[in-house]
Amino acid sequence: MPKHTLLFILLFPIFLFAQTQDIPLPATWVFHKVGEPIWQPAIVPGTVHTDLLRNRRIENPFWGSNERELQALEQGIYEYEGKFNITQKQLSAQNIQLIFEGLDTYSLVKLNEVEILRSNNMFRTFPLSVKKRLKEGENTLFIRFYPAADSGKILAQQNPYRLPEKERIYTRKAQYQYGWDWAPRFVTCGIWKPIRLQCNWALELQDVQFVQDSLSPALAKMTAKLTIFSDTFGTKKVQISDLGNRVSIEKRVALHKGINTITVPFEVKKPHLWFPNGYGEPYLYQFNIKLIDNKKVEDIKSLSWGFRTVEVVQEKDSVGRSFYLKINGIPIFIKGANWIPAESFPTNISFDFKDKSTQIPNIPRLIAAAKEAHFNMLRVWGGGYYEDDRFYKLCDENGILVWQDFMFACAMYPGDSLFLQNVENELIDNIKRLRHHASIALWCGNNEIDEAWHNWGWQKTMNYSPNDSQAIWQDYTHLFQEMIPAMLSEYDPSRYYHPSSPTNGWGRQSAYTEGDVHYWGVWWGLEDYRKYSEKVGRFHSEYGMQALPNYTTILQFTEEKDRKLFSDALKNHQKHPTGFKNLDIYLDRDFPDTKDLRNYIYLTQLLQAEAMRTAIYAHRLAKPYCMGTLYWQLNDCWSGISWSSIDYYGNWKAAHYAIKEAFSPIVPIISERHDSLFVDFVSDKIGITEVSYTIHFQDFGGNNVANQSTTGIVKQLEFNKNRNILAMPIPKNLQRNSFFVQAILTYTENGKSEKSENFHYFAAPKNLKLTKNPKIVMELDKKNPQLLHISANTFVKNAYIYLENTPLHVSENYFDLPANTTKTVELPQDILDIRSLKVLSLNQLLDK
Ligand code: BMA
Repeated sequence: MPKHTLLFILLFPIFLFAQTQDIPLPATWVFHKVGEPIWQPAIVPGTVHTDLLRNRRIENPFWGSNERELQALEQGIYEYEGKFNITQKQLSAQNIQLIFEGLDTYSLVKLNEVEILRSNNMFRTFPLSVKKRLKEGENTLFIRFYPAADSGKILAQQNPYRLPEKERIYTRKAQYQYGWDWAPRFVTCGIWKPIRLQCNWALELQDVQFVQDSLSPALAKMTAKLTIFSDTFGTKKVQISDLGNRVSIEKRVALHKGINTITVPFEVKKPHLWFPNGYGEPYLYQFNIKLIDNKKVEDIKSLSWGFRTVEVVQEKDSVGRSFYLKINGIPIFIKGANWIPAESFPTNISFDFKDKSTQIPNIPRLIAAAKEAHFNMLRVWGGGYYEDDRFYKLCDENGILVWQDFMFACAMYPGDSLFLQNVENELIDNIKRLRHHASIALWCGNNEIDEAWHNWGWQKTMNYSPNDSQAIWQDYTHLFQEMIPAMLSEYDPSRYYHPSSPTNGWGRQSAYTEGDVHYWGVWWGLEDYRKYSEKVGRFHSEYGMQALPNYTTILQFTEEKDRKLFSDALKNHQKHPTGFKNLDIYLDRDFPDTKDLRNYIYLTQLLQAEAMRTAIYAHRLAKPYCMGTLYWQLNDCWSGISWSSIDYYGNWKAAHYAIKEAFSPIVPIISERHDSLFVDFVSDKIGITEVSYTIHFQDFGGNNVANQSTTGIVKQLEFNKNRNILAMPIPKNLQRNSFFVQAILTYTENGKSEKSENFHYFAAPKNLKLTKNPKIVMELDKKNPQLLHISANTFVKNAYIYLENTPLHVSENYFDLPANTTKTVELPQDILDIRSLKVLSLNQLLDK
């Protein structure tokens, strides 16, 4: 075939589809602070803080206590100017739109010196028809950002009563940016999402909505609702097809001049279903929807679609009311975490504050780590922002369900008509943007507002009169119990709506018998983390324990003198009002004392890991009474100290390794109740599995004790049906701090042997009778140098393999190693000299 013919074939579809052009605006941007004469280069999308940093106008905002010095920035007015070119061909389009995907927050926008927009909501998308304002050649966009906090303060004064939070609640802007108990205060501004230019000629497919009318193994019945712009009368063709060629339908549609709403029913035979992680393949269809005029494709839109049903089941039972999800008719035990914004300065790229260049975005590696740890859900918490499309796409592709909060958290919100109108627009934009995602399982009105109003004592502390109280509660019920449900019934009728998370506050008995619960008796209530085993509700949507991030993360914001407890830099990275005090109380109960920062980091991480394991095993053991466990929180927005299991730089804390183990599809759970010991197996694996097991009772020198060690096979371990394997009195003749129980189970999956293990101790870690200086031997595998073998002559508790000052990710870490056994872990490819590998264990930190 001649080369040019091939080229023509390759380019042909592009020519055909070139009728609508939708491109990111290729503009060159500069910015300045009003009052300062110099304009400097800016990167869009971005924020003022990141632009100031790139231009070396401010220091690294995450370094030391720099946050404090940078507070005045939020009072500045900043202006951005972008130049872009328009060709004659583009200008010939019928309709040209500038689409602002996200402006943070109060802005005035001018195009070629004419005002085209005033914005006041960071979460909104603004599509503006601008054909008349454009000219061939160079065009200028000008955007001025006003200080959001100031606007919030003015609005607060105008509100008829004082609300429990200050300026943040009046501004439709990510609430954590005003500071949170894990976030610094950076009330930034800027063009935080892309601006696109969209040119349309005679015909335009403006919007596509797919509605799944019914779904069975044999058939999916669908309706496509299309919004089409046409500049003439006439009959056109709509074609819906999928890339796998299983669906291809065409319909002739009569269009009138202007906006047309068209419905196209279609069917998919034997639809391949979408399943969450651990339950099957998250299968997605790639649909193309084409608008055809006379064999010419005038416009095309693509859509990924997963066929699945989601039910949130809440049925009365003898105790209260169930709360669980059924996906494709299967009751799913939900495992996962809460998701907060992955950046303090939200843009579509992450920013490396040290070398001031861009780095790999956080989101893909976080979703990968969630999947690896057997998550099937993330809860997008309501104090951040509606995530970027790529977040939901990754969730779709990886089978991670999303519990999606609307963006309201821990406060009462105003109820005036301007505020509500603004919120209504925001909801329409985001519901329409997100409703196609298979991953989104449910919508939730807000985070902890219902709980707060009924349990946090605001009526008293704010001194509300009964009339004020009533008015505030009415505003609440109007927004979350009337307005949002009404909007969802119009824009996304099929999804379950949960007005507020949690259903009941954790101090109330009903929190454990119905709905979802945020159990904060541990941490906020300072209860022992073992309480997790007693306080089990129907669905845990929050609970958590803090830990410091890894030492290599602390190196990213400290100089030598600050790398100690409790330096100013470190204190500024602890945002919870009594964070260090709480950690000390918890450490004191169970762990040895230390004054050394590295050891302190290690111990807080062990504490967090132990707390999360305790909660997760308790929740899983209580299945099907309890059907979900989402811990607080997966990730961080900066290098702070928080409840995250993965720090800002992507390092796994000890907890993430422990959670990965505890979330394994089949787990042996060892529990103690009233002087008795139990071993139960819990399976989330569909079908029936044959499981082999070993249970060891050993002392720390490697000797079998209590004559109870046993091996066996469970021929038929059923999905969603717990199986008790062992029930016995705790041996009385042994000192509680001198032995442990280890349960190991193995099974075969797709020809591969899978293993899951669990240890149980009968005393607090600090009281265990461990050998102080175990002789640990580490060797690289002779054949595969990526494998590291570790063994010791005595029991090693929580062996942590690390490099002195460089991040290291190994396949398993912080593990317990019985005497005279060998553990093999995988090292990252690029390793190195084995002598640089270090091990820290709890043994070394014990007093005696
Ligand atoms: C939860 C969250 C957050 C908070 C976290 C830790 O209840 O909803 O508001 O950051 O507790 O305190």
